[in-house]
Amino acid sequence: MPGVVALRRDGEVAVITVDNPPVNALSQAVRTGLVDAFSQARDDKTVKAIVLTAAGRTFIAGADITEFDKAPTSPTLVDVIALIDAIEKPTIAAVHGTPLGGGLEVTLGCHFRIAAAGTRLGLPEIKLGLIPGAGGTQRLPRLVGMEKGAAMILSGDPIPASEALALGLIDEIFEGDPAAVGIAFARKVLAEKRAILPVSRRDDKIAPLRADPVKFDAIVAAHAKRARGLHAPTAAIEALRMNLDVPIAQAIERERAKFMELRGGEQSKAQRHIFFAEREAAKIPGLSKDVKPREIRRAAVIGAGTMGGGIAMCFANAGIPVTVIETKDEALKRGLGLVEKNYRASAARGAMANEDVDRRLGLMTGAVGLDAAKDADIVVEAVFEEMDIKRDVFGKLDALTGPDTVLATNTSYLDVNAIAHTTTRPSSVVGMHFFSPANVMKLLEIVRGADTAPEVLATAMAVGRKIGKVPVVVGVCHGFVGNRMLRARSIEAERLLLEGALPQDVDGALTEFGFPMGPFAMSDLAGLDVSWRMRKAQGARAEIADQLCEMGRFGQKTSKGFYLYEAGSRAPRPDPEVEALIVATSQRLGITRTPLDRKTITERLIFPMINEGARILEEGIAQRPGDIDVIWVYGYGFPIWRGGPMFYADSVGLPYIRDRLIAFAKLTGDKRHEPAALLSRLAKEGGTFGGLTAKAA
Ligand code: 3H9
Repeated sequence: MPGVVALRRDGEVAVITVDNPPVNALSQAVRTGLVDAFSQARDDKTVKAIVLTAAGRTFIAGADITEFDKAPTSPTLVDVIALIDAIEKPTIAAVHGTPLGGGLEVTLGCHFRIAAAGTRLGLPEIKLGLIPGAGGTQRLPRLVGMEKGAAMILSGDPIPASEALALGLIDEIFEGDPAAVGIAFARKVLAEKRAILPVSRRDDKIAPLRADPVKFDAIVAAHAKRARGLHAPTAAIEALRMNLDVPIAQAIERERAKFMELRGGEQSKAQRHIFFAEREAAKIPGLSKDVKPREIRRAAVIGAGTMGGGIAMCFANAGIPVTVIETKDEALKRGLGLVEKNYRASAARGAMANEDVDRRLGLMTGAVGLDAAKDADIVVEAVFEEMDIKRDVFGKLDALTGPDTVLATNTSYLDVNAIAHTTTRPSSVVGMHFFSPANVMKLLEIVRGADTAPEVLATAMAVGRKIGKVPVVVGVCHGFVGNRMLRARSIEAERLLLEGALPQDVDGALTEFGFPMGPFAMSDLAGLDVSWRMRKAQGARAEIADQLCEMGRFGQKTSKGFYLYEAGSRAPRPDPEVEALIVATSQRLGITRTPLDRKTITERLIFPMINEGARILEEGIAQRPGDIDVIWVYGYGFPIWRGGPMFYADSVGLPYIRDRLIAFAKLTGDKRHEPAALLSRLAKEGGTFGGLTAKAA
């Protein structure tokens, strides 16, 4: 394809420019273009040095992920980099934006790397269930050492140019046009007759480790521990270990073979699905491109509780001044004090510099009384989850704030339309449902009310992205998408206790499935009293949980809940008292307890959620199945390598899920288990949830 890679001359320097928008991914055309351009520059005797750059917003951001579902084609990226690596004239990569994955690997084939200020460099393959597949696991540690190399590869997180310079990953940071600076750098290298040594032949940073291989285990130990259930980290550690005792050419071959195996595996497919689903979630069908988000210069958060404080931190972290509002000075002080404590703890952990803490705190102003919200461009209400209180707040905000102020509620269950109608401008009202801890969790449900104006919706989405969240649009219903599906799971979890399981059986099944925590350990962490209060308000009952609350067992905060907690420990220990209570309750309700195996428990918990997800799609509460997957992966700890509940459903097979649901409905008499119409139809037609999105696109 003409145009994706251009070769030009600037005197004795050849300049190769990749131009493949949007992110200069290494498609087959780009790889072919690179081979042609580098071969030509290599063979031209009048060329003394070669500069590689990219046009547009970023240097090459990696392999073209859309090609990963197809058969591999030549030349491979390994071929491209081997060719560059063997060139005996100086090669310089002048990068900007995000040189990631295969993009960074290409630069590791060059002799020198220089980066524009603001560049972020990394090998994020692990986030796609992969390992670097074109020499990254061998060349990066040779350049930056094993400790940092392993951390970059196993976390997948990019590093800023300043750190890359300190580590020796790059040789210089520049301002200005990459090509022009690259050419000047090339001339300097030529003038100074600098020695050139391919990264592949460097050994100085690896040699000490070879003498002390035990150190390698220590370096990767912490990462290995976090890799529960994932194949890629284990493969990455194996590949990194080859630096110690396998000749580099052979190591690159083996790395490639492992990469290809992971690429074809289910985990990477699921993680790639989430990558694209996350980007798809940013798109709102029917919202015209002409609709521009409003400018947000100042925010206000109503409520300085755990949620309010966390939300205020999100704004301050993004550099947006924020006023935190409470009704009483005491509550305000307590809330702001907690925020400061949180920030200082991050600084003490080394996650943030002290100056950053001061800057962020400097962006936060505390105030008593709603009046302080009047100059905000967006107000996020995070008060107690009670309709009357919310109505009161919104009524007052309506009168106080300007007509262009976005009024957002952080309600997790309540009717956003009802809240909107307490104002004279329901079109300004939108839900912004954060997840706890709000400053950490990436998910943000953007609840579109019946009257929410397109511009207000677009603003909420833009703010969400600006504060580093993954915003997903959902419609109004009790619990929206995430909590509504969670409820289906919670009801089932309680029922399983009565039928024969114990909390540790249920939690064990879900952690084995890949959740970081099971529902009962989770309830203990969140506090059982919260949902107890909510159930009481709705006249609902949960047999076991309610009895625990009546006994004053509220979870970790009282050292007792579904489990026992020893002083100072968060590790749940099974409690015979709870076991006895469960058995007695089954007996009292006339339920014969039977042992339940892990597979049954998992299906009983996950399939009703999928069923609820199907109803959510039928009702248009979620725009697409991928949105539900993103919500569950980013907000509820659904294992990313299973791709979220709807992707997982497709991988299990919809006819099987339908049949199991029919059986569950018979067993429990619960009508909610009857398969949703959409699920039944897809199962009958041989369709999939994924196919719905493909059809809509
Ligand atoms: C790899 O390199 C393997 C090698 O080791 C070995 C090979 C043998 N491919 O995110 P955005 C699309 S694995 C195809 O909204 P931003 C994206 O879908 C790869 N498409 O922009 C979106 O499309 P649309 C390692 C890609 O500015 C559009 O570009 N690399 C790719 O917020 C804009 O993306 C990575 O994992 C791709 N590689 O963020 C990097 N990347 O407009 C993955 C993006 O239709 N990419 N697209 O929705 C990213 O992290 C971010 O996209 C980036 C830009 C930071 C680059």
